[in-house]
Amino acid sequence: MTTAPVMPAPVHFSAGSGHYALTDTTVIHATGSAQPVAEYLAELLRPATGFPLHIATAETPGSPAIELTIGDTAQPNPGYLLSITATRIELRADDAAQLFAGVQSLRQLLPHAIEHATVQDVDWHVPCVEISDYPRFSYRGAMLDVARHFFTVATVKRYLDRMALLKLNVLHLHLTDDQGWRIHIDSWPNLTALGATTAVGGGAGGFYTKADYTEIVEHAASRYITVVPEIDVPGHTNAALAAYPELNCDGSAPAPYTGIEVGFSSLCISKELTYQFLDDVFREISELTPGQYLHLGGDESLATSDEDYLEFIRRATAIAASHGKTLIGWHEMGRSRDLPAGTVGQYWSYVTPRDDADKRVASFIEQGGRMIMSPADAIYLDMKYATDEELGLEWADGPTTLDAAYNWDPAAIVNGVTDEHILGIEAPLWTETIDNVRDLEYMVFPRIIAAAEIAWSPRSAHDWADFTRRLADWSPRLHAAEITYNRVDEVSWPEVSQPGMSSTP
Ligand code: TNX
Repeated sequence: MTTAPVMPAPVHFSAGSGHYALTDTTVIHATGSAQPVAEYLAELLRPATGFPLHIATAETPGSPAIELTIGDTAQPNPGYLLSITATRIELRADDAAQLFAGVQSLRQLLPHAIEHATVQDVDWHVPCVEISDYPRFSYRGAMLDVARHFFTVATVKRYLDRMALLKLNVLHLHLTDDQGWRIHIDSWPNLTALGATTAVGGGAGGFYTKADYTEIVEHAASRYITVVPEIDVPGHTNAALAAYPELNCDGSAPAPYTGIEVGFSSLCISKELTYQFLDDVFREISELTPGQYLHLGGDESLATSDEDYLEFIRRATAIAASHGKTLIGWHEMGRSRDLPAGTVGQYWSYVTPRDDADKRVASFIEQGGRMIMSPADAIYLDMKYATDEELGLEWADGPTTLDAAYNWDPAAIVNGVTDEHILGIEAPLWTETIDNVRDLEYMVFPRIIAAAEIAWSPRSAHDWADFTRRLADWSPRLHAAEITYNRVDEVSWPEVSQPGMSSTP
């Protein structure tokens, strides 16, 4: 073993000899804020091992143990240290979130059968290794578009569990668009009563009640994942405009929209009611969201004049900021010079910037903000893998291969915009062509693993040949976890060993 069988690749890894054997007498030691992570670890390991894995606060000298502690790891960023010897597993992290990240590495060092939901007859050996590790970026996101097609709470929770495995720590929910409004707002009930009943292609739609949304937020928190809600304005608002015609300048309701064109709708910029609406929506969504961020969209407002757009962004961002959140906007929002200090930009142009996207980035940074990098030709998980694939779109310069998803550097996109200006990266999954969990996972895996490695691992750890080798070795884990993935021909995948578990839709 020369490289760690861990995704994303850790900063430092060295293999020892021998192994630690997990048995039915292994105890997990943890105190204080390490305890919830110990509970999570035990719950992760119990189904496949069948071991009790008791959690103890006091140590029993000499007994086989997994020791979880929180304390200074003396690394450049908060991270974790994992030491596995024949008699002990020690995991130490700067905080609970990093302890949780370290648990994901430990999980991946166990036989892949650990991912099964039922007891497996396997020797639970963990190779002796030393890992010291910390993330390159603090914001490691995935976005799910629940507006074009709606996804249930159960599907979102499953996605959160997949994200946790890869040390991704932000779920951005694209909650509103032309084709549907997916979050209940008490003060504007028709947003969901009418605006949630549509979806791309004429499907049934759906929405989250406040209790549903809270269930998602709480499940995310139990995986140390922050939920970022997006209310996309002033464009992408046909569903809201159909539900409340008074938000239109001419007061008439547009027809519900189930196509996939963008850029035709706009809230009425000149009506005061628009700002009352925004204040209510931003207040209610902020109250439901414990995380720091609120995403205002602001993209593709092609039906809004420049003058109106700037006036709208100035007012809308001030209202949103008054509810105590740090704002995020797609990079078009950088056209405004009136952003609340620290507003974060999300870049969705190409690996080589086009259409003044680099100027928009500079504007966010000049106004005290940082960037989330989501170059569409590298990290848009809704792009087709290849032209002959059924699922996905192709507008971002054609298909996005795994190679394209892996071989880019967020710090090499806009001149002068380096790690210090970059909050992190995010892999969006737009869902115009995706309406079920199987297709969702097929589009996401394996490209999201590439995204996770860009978000977490240092540039020096990037190595395409090594990545594809590790991925091939890792694929039995995908099968054991029942994750659908695309067996792209860039990887020499091993034979599928589990009958009945096909890997393509
Ligand atoms: C562009 S990139 C969009 C979305 C579409 C997506 C499809 C951006 C901020 N907006 O409205 O769903 O392309 O790939």
